Amino acid sequence: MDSQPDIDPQETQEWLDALDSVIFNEGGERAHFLLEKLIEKARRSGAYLPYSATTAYINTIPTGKEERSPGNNAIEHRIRSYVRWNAMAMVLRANRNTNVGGHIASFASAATLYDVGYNHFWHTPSETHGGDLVYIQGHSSPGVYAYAFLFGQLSQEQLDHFRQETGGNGLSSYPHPWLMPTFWKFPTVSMGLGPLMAIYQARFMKYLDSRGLANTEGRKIWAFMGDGEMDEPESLGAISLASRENLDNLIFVVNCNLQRLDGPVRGNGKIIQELEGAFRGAGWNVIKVIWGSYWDPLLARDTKGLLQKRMMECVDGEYQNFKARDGAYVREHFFGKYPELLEMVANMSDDDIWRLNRGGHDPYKVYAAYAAAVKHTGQPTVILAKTIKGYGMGEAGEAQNITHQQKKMGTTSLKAFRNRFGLDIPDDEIDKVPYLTFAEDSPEFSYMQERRKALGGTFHCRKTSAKALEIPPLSAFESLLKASGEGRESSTTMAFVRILNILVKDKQIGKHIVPIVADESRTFGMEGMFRQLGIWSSVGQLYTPQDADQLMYYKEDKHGQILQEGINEAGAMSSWIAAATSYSTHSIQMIPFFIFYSMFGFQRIGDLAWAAGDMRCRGFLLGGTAGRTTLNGEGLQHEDGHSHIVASTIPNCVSYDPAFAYELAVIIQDGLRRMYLEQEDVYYYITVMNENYSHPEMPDGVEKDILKGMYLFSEGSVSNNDLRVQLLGAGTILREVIAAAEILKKEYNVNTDIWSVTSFNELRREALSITRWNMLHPTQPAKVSHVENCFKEREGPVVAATDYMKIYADQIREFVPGRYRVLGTDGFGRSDTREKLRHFFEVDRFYITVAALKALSEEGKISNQQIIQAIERYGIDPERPNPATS
Ligand SMILES: Cc1ncc(C[n+]2csc(CCOP(=O)(O)OP(=O)(O)O)c2C)c(N)n1
Ligand SMILES: [Mg+2]
Repeated sequence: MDSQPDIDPQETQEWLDALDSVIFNEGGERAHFLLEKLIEKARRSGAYLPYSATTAYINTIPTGKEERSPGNNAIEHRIRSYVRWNAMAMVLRANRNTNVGGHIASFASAATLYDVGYNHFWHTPSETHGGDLVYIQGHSSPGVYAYAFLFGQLSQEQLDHFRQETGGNGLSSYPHPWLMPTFWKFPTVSMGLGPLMAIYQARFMKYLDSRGLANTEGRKIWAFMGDGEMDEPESLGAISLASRENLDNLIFVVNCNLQRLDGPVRGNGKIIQELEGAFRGAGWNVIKVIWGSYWDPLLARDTKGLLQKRMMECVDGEYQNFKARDGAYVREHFFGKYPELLEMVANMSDDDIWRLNRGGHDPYKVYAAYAAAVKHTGQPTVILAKTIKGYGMGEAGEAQNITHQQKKMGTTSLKAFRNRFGLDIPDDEIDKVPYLTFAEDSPEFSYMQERRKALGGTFHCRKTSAKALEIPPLSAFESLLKASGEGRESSTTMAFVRILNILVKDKQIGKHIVPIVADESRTFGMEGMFRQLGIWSSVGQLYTPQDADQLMYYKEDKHGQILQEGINEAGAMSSWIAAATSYSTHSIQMIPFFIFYSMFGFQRIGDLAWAAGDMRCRGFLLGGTAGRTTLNGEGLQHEDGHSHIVASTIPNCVSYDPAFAYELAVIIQDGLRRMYLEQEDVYYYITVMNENYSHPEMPDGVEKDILKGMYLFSEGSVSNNDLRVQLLGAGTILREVIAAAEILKKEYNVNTDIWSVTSFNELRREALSITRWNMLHPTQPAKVSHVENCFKEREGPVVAATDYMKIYADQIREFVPGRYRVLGTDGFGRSDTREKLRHFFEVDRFYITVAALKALSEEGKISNQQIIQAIERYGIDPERPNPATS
């Protein structure tokens, strides 16, 4: 638009005057109405009006409409300058002493954005306010520590242990609740996860509110992020959800310092305009904070719009470069493009020009933007604040491409930094980079205390527990502990749905349950719950559902309990995380069950699962229709044979692969006890399958062993022929093991003890921790792992079979006495019947039989000839390609 010449300036002026008068006399809304009418009329008359998602490259809030900060700006400036210095100092000192790194430039650009929040906007939970939740940008953590230090929350000793955590009392590199559980709430440093999780946090807050579980009035979610971070699909991927759900409790602050790690974010364009278009298009309220107050007089004189034109045509690469140079350079290359602009700044010195500040460094502009954002209703708000990366670092890195990783500053730069922010550090001290503090009786210290007191108190504090819940006893699941009976076949997925039904009806914890699905309810047989519990919708149900006449119709409801997230595992996982940390953020324990296609779980959203561990989530993840050969007919992309391997990489994720309904009941009941009664910071991953079979009654006294990871399912008879094997089966493949035991007995007279392995992961963890203890306590009686205990008095080689990769069962090899063979489903899945798949992957009863015979032959108990016969009898081609690579 700007590039079009004005062919009739007088006519233009008349229209503009008319608009001015409407705004003046009747207000902005009326002006908007008239403009919409004009546009509609023009379109109807056939005029082509190109859509523009962006506005001019100036601040969204006009100067006259800025809300003034009630704060003391001089004091705030001093506090901010100290914070800046200390943030820089801790990185330099940590790096000098131990070379452990750190970031200076990111926080340097964001200091004002945080400072205004601490002083005026962010509430700590108190009697009168539920507290705001702030997602700090990961690389800005030094600034957060520096503020907490000045405030008196952290000690110098802690600051000097930035990034030195192994000895205790350290400060973690980035926000990590696992490492600093009473300080950090949200791990954000894996870029993109913060914005995504913040959106779902805001939505979950509305969910809690509309279900009457928490009063969230006035509470806001603030999420800070880098402009480079917006390249992550996760950052922008859910923004339309935020506007669709009218999340006016959500405020994004994008620190647009125009740079990322390697160089400019949009050197050839303008990141602020690009983001404005994306967010406006998605229905957000966008507030651009581009120019600081020093520009106001120039913009006021820009009656012809030439300055605005220049601002718009200049690209980010240039804007970055200006701030790496000096005032003279800006005069020549920015204003110098047009003689009128040069004239405009003719009586400004180069220093004056250099002082023309960017919006994100101007506390007045930032305050005005925040004040407008918290008042805005009906939409989420994004604040796009233009800043300078490495602000204050001078020649050591200000606006330079190398600045992100700059961890060193020489004496000249330190002095320049000191002078720029008016800090009182003598020359002969400067190289020590001393920390600065305010005396307790100083106006600055009192101001900080007073501001925080008014907002509820110390800001960085995380709650580690909430009221414990009363967990139903195992007997509540009695129907699942009994044999299912002949002809009543069902899957463990169905068993899970029955358990969930029992739980949602429980008087104590029923309302705390949050069932979450990513458009797979019908896959898992959960559609019955739609009607029973309702699908949560902030607007209820505005239509008659197609299946209204059915018993189990699709019911959306303002008070619904189910979160149906659409085809969006990352979003569903983010909802789960919000619910799973609700004990900490909302002081109420929620019990989320997110059930998903196991292949689209850890593999797809693994980084969120990792963050969930860091964040001390408590909840259940259910990998539905799992197993490489159990989900028949779906094929390579769906059949999961490795999610348990990934689950095992998350230290506080407890995982199980149960075979029978009673195992599942025992595991879930104990999980509820551990997480919601004992309040252990663990979460559960349980695979459930869709193969229907009958479920036996729970053998006596196996509960503890089910939880440890394996128990004796059945004991073979004792005969004196010396042929005995120990068979281990996991998940559905346990049934193949049971069948193999029958074959072995009938056809080879081999006796078998059968073990159901509910978790190779848990077995290994326990055994490793015992090995470690024994190593460190060599003179004390050795402890014995559960695996070793199980086999202590058992004879014969051990053969394990699983529907997961061999490495899953292989994990306990070290602890199995004697010969150990594992069968598993390495390789790409494919579609076929379960029977054929199990034969293909060599985990069916026949392969188990062959493996057992081979192990016996290796022990000299039977001849090789018997194996060859068995191979022939079961139609196995010894030369067939290895399924792991075919
Ligand atoms: C998923 C992910 N990829 C890469 C990184 C490494 N990384 C850390 S900071 C950074 C650049 C950040 O730029 P920006 O978001 O603009 O933040 P700024 O420091 O400029 O405020 C990168 C690539 C990361 N932390 N997370
Ligand atoms: Mg950046």
